[in-house]
Amino acid sequence: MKRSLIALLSLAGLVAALPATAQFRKAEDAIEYRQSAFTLISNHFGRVAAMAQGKVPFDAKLAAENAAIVNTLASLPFSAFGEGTDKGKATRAKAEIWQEMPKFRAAADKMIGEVAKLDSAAKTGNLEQIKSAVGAVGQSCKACHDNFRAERK
Ligand code: ASC
Repeated sequence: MKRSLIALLSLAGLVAALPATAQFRKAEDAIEYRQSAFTLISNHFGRVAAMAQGKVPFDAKLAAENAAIVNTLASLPFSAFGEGTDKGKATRAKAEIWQEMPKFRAAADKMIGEVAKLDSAAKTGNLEQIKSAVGAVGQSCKACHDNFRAERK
């Protein structure tokens, strides 16, 4: 029992020490992972944005729940843009991501930061603050898409 626990903990340590990309067996898996994460982010951000835009009635509890979900998810896709994951499955990720990785990383960090602010704003329940934070998050999504996401074919 004790020995197997030690073995498990050392295995966990080993896994944690591997580079982020090693979480994926193949490029296809990384692409699928990041696309899935973006789908969830878009869905849950969309629910808050719809309230901010007056498309659906404002519900402070729902806004806070969804903003918290986006905050949890925001960093996940960016663990799945490792070297060699530019192809392997249909993807709109542009080559510029890997050619200009620091710029891409900065754009990702901007989005993650704005999402954290949205989470804080949503926790206050103040619609005006939420509207402003939703606008900033939307801008950060768009900035990255403009530079790093190809048009739909
Ligand atoms: C969304 C969504 C995006 C961004 C983008 C903002 O709700 O799915 O991709 O906002 O449209 O410009």
